[in-house]
Amino acid sequence: MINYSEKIPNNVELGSDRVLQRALEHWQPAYMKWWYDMGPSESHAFEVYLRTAISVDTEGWAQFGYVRMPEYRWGIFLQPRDQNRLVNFGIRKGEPAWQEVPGEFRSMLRRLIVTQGDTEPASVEQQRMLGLSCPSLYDLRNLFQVNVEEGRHLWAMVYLLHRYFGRDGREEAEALLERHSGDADNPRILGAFNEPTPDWLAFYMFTFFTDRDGKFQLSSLAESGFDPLARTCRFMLTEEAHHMFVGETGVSRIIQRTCEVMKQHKVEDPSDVRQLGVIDLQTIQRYLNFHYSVTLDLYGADSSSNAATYFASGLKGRYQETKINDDHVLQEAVYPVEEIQGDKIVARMAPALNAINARLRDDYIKEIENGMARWNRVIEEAGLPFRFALPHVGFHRAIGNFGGCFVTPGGEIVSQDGWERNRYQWLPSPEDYTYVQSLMSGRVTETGRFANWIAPPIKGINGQPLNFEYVRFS
Ligand code: BYC
Repeated sequence: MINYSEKIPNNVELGSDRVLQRALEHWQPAYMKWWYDMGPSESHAFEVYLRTAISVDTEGWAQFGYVRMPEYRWGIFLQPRDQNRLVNFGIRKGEPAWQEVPGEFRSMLRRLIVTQGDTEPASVEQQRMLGLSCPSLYDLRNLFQVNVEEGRHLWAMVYLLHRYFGRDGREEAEALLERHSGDADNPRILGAFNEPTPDWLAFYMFTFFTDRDGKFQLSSLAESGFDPLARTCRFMLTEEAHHMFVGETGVSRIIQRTCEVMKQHKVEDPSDVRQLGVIDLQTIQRYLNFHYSVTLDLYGADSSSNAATYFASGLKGRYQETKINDDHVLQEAVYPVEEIQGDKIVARMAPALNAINARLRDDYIKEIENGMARWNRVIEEAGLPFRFALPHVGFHRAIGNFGGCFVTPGGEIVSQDGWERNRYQWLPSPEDYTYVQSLMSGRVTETGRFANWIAPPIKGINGQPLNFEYVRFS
């Protein structure tokens, strides 16, 4: 029997909701089994200095202390309700926000929630082996923080399924624990969540690029006319910021360390750089190309009738919908979308309603460009000539207008042969992965020590020093 307010911190009156309690009592043991089987490997006894949310106010959302991860208090939190909130876009714009699921949107909404929910445990599965090769206790703690919060985000979606979707919601909640990342028979729903995260460079790239897709998708769902979904996503966004911080600073610290070594030894050739035990900038660029392109696929087709219907129905808005200055209905509006015509890439004006995915992706790209500019500044400050560049949106795509086309990072259309010949100039090769993983053959567990291939961060977590014991291996 679960003690609800103690064990599952929540602001959804779980203690008095018998139907929800019964559903969760059934699901919670399956979730714990999943965590033990598929969560961070060999970590269950560790005491980790984690942030836990025990309420949504400023004091409660970030409580720090040592926790064994299986005992983490996975809570259920929604942003407090605004009684005056309206449906802010689509054909039902102006109605009071829906507190229950409108019958006609039930299956669409369930599908959106399931797709969102599916990514959360997927990422934990993808990252499960990384704890065995961490570059420091600080980084190990950050990995585990990300993992428990993805677990909590799964709880958030499962809450919605249990509370609002009856029996099919319960079945979907179970299925979220049954699909597994990369499973040949029962994979995760979206492509990027079936790719392995085999090393720490991939982890930082994933949290920079793919968690940021999480931010943009959650922001769109946070505009939803279905108020419980909007409020859930708003609270999830407060946690997402840390994940992107881990990614941006992780990559930045790797770049910084590489630049320091290049300068100190006056080397620039990648093979000379590798001799010194750090990751050459060219390999980092190839990882960047990979993670950026597979994440762009997560936005769906550039022109999507699904996305048009989600928007028109008031279920999924645009990024910062209410701050956009237009009619929020978009019946007449157009939006430029790139596509291949003959041997050229051209921009075509498409109905804005159908181009909702493309627009969200474009908003995402702006943020990515800023982050990448900060990485380039690290190289510039070291006085080195190399600069990272984002590949063309058509490069290495499986979904949308460029899906299955052969586009170079520079945006040139080439033959399949021509593309394949250059594949490993643009994307990490098996040798690149072998090299990067060779640097990460074991854990660095001494307090205050960092692996040779990464610079220490500027400061610790929650005001703690860098030599703090962020994880205790008791
Ligand atoms: N891989 O009409 P389209 C996060 C399918 S990440 C495989 O363009 P739509 C997180 C699609 O299902 C954020 N299949 O699709 C990050 C459809 O299938 P059917 C997750 C794909 O619906 C890090 C068909 O192709 N949240 O939170 O407009 C760590 C036609 O596509 C893919 C969400 O995604 C793909 N990449 O757009 C932890 C929000 N893309 O109907 C967490 C909820 C498309 O032909 N999801 N397909 O069988 C959505 O809003 C939409 O489902 C999508 C796709 C934007 C993903």
